[in-house]
Amino acid sequence: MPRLLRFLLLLLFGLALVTGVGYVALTRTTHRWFESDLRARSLFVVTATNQMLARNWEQGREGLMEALEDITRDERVMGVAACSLDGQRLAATSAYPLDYGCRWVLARIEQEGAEANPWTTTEALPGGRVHLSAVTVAAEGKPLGRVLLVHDLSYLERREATTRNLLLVAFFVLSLGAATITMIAERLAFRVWTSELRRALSGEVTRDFKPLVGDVRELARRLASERDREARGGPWNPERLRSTLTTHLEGERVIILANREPYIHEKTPTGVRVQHPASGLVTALEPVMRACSGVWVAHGSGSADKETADARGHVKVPPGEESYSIRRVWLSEAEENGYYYGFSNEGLWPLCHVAHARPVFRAEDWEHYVRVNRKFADAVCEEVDSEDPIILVQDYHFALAPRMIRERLPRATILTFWHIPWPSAERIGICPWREEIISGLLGSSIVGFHTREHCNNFIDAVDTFMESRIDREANAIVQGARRSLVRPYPISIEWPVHWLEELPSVPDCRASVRKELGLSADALLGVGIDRLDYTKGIEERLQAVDELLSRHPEFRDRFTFVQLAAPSRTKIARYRELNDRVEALADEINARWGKGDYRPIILLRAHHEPPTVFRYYRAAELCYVSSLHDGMNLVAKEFVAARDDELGVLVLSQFTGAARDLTEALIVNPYDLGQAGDAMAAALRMSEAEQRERMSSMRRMVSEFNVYRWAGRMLVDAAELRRRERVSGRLSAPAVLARAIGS
Ligand code: ADQ
Repeated sequence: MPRLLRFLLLLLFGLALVTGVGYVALTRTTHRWFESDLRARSLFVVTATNQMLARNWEQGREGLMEALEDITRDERVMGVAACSLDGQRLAATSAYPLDYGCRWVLARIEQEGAEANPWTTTEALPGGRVHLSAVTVAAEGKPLGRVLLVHDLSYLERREATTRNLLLVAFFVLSLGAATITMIAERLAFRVWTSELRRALSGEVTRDFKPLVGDVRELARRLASERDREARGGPWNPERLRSTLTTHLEGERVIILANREPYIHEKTPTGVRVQHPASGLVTALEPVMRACSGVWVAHGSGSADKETADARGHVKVPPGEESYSIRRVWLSEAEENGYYYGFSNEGLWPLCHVAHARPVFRAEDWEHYVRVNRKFADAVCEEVDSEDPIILVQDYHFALAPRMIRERLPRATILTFWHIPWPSAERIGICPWREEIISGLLGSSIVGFHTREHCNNFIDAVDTFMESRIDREANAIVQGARRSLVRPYPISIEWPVHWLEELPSVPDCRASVRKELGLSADALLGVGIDRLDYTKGIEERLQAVDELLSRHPEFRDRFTFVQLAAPSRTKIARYRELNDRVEALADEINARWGKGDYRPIILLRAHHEPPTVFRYYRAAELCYVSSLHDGMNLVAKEFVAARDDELGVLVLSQFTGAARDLTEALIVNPYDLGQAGDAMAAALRMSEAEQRERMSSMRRMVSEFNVYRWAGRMLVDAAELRRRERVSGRLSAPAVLARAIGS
């Protein structure tokens, strides 16, 4: 064999050896890091909740579920269980793999004679590896039992595959490079180079191997920094949402089905204008779509929508950024009247809100509702580019679409989010088509609501009206081979709000808004921002201002309440009547307390673009959200986001979903006018220090639990479900795993 060839073979062998050893050393080290990290995290989360666990230990499942659910907020935790000292399972979250029962774990600990807390092990499930820890829960130094945490390690396998691939690439590149250099070197300075390399192979590291060592070092540095990022999680933002989508769903596009489109093109005398609709759903989902890209299927309702879209109804948005598409679906006037104004807004909307409005159910509206749901479901199916797309169905306009889509795309992951409350089963029972509505929703893989209470109400309705099995442990509905999970996902807003970037400072907003409204620079200002809807309690809000002025005379002539009210659903008589009543009430209160130029109520009945809305939030001393019933209410969260000066007081109805998140607001019963008036007085008198304390705490809450987290958690749950369904399909998993699917 020629000398050069022999030498090259030797070189390649050496490189392969270094790469192999490097790989083994790297995997071992990263394993050790991850395991000790998971061990520390398990100990940390259980210690942090130890007090709550210990307090509720005796109550068993009832008392422990909330704390266990809290622990599973960490997206890598698959499941958590609480075990008594004698190995009884007291409670377990739905996805806790049943393979690792309390008795099994305790027997293992005993067998190993392990005394360390936590005891940990790594195990293999058919779907991938998991890390199991058992952490002792104690009260006053006495152990009560153990909490078992199962962490998903499948991401570690993915990371190892990446490491392996990177090292292989490094190996090939280096081999190729080394071979080429060697051949050139052989010609130029054969003797010098070969003696150097011989020395290298005989154990001395020369400068020529530094690139390889450097690569390995770089790789180790990258892995370490990734591990750090994972451990810290970091804030939820578009970047993290995008990377969650890439990590968990291989970057698939998301298809949203919603009635309202995020950009409406309207004809005006000066040309086509783009309008941002006043809608909580759009406020929440638009930033998500900008982060994820994909298609938003919606009703093309603007007067210039057709001329701005292509032949198939597509238009790229946001204008100038064009990161995703809207697919517009055209409806006839009769369809819009029956499906949107009729069944959705005269039937389902009053049915789901406890606001004392009687639902109206007409058979012809229902027929339109069914037909239009089919039309939108067909449009969604035309937009997909795989057999198992991810589809986010939004709101009460599309209760039937999930099942219709499921029939055409049995492997789709369909997440349906119901943005309004889901009332008691008794109330839902008055809908003549209650079974169809519930059955339509059960076409979803996951049905989401803002609160656990709404989830429970939905499960009760299924229990009352449907043939199905309810897996209460997993919060899932089982119909034949399919199951639908029912989950709370409290919605939020983007953070930071991008509209704020262009806005003037708080003092400038204060000055310009006061000037616009004809108020003196030191006038006290309250603000209310809503669609003109009877569920928002606008009449009660104005009456509370009346109470404030009558009970607290020092605010007469000084306090003004400005109500921005976007006309909404004006084709419906009840909404037109509300408009008239609100106007009459404002006139009456103004007549009672007005003096000279002073009017306590200013009613601006118009749609305002977001920059104006945020300018008003920044200008006000207080914001009063007085909904009689509201799924979440994003106005409350927007007010908090707008106040980067940490001043201003939120007065918030106890009947909003937001009242559960924003506990530092002044929470009131909007029907209790005296209490609401007093709360506004307290807000106006509140010291800056107290305002700051309350506002900064609410800002922390909204910034952390923002809309990216909302979407991220839903998509991670969807990804988990897909992964399990794929694993169970591929491996025809044992009954144990099948039970865990979707749980
Ligand atoms: P909505 O009933 O539309 O949403 P909400 O959450 O309060 O209510 O959001 C309203 C949105 O419209 C906010 O972004 C607000 O800024 C905007 N808006 C209100 N009045 C406006 C005006 N005059 N001009 C311009 N914009 C205005 C539904 C449910 C809620 C749930 C959301 C999201 O009823 O309970 O919070 O979906 O899930």
